[in-house]
Amino acid sequence: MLLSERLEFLMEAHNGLSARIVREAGFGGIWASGLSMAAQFGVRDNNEASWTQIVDLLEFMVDASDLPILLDGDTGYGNFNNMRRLVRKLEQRGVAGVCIEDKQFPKTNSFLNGERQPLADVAEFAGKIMAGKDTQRDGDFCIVARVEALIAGWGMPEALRRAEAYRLAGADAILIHSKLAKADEIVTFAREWAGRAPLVIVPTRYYSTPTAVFREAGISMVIWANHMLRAAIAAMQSVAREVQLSQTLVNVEDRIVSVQEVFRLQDAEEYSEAERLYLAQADAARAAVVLAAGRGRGLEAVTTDRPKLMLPIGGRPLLGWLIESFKKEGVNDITVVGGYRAAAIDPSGIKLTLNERYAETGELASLACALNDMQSDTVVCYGDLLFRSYVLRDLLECEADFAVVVDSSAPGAINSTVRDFAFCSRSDDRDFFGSGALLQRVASLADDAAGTSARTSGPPTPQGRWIGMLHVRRQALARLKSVMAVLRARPDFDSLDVPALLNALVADGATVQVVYVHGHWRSVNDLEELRHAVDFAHGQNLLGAATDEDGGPRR
Ligand code: SPV
Ligand code: MG
Repeated sequence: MLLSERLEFLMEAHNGLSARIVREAGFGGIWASGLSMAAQFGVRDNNEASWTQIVDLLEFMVDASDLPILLDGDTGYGNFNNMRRLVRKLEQRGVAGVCIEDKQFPKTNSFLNGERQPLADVAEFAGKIMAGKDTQRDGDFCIVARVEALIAGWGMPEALRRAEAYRLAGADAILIHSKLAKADEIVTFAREWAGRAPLVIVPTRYYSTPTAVFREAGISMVIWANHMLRAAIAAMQSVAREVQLSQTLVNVEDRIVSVQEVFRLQDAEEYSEAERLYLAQADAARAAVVLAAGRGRGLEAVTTDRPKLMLPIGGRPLLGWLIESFKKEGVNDITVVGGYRAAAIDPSGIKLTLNERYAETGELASLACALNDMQSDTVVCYGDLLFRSYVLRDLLECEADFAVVVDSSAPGAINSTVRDFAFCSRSDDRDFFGSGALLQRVASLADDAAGTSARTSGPPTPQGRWIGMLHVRRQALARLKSVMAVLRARPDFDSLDVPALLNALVADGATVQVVYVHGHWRSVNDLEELRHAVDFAHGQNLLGAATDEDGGPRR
């Protein structure tokens, strides 16, 4: 930019956010103003912030803007040696260059008693420039020498003498500063200078001078030195006063940016994309879909005003137990598909989705309501389940694309009211390391209607019962969705339940892993089960001291 044929512009920025805003406005480079950076810290432009604090701040600006940044490096924060270390650190952080001024450390802002400020010894300052140039490793790193002779009242010849000495010491450009309200000094200097090196100016005081004058004078670069800071101060003062006086936000909302705009400037969207790429396998991206749209049978007496999910079990709704069980295992994104008396469902901690047609439809129609939002590893489960925490943990630890929990206990309990018999490739040998069994078929109600269930078709006997929990890995969601799409095309889709989906998955060639448990869960289908559920859920003692056979399932 210093060497370009055109007049170039740097806009001031003082933190990552303002640097991002400057880039979005279309500027090609940034002036990291000492005044502004000090001010945003709430300190003075007197080297009150340490140089390392400035370098740390610059790192945020580099990251946020990806623009070349010229640091206002004051006096170089010390002698030639401090300058050497500064240049090294700036290169390491990706800063494009540094401007140093020929004053003494600690400096003060040029517009505060500028004429009283002692200037640096010319030879000493030239040595500092040389030290910086000798230190830089990137040939493009720039050192701009700022001449304060006009500010300090030493006159034009001294300004020119100093500029020439700094040029000879290796400065890539000269910043000639003036505090006059007109550009006369600058124009005179530029004429005398006659293009010996690029000239940089800071027209804060002579702001009304048309930019064409700078072009005609042969200036290379203009720095708008503090205008982001001053704009922010004006806006903040006005909003702070207004809110303090009115004790309401209503008057300011329309004149400030939305929170969405803050997110956009922070590039929150990129984070979400990266999360989908890198975090979906991690605990943070575990989800659950709880199917709770139907009223169910057997509990009519207590579900006149609420769905089963909201029945109090041991003093809190069943939903509360479910949420706690999920959260304990890092399943934080919980969607409940409601229908019957959905208004009674407490929406805190969950996403509530409605199956409007709950009265005429079955479980798969409810699952379909949540399908589009499924993006990460997801547990699908019935809304009337209580289970010990290991049941969910073991299911989540299973690495298969699809996994189901099958209870291998008490085959004698199978009777005419029981559904969801699971036929598996191996029975539960209660091997400590798991059985590696695969699901072959679940006898669903639909199958019953077709007369093909275990009860009517005789052997083979089921290896247990599916308890109503399915885990789908993220990478298998596409398959789940395509199998669901095929089922949706069936005329009887509205009557299908989750076992029909499991069978369709198996028929499609999917491997559905079986995670065997032996009791330790409850479903709530009648008043008797509700009473048992209270016992089951209530005492953490009971939970902790559970026997092997504890928790007789009934579905
Ligand atoms: C700054 O922006 O900190 C400068 C320019 O040094 S000026 O304030 O004009 O001196
Ligand atoms: Mg400064």
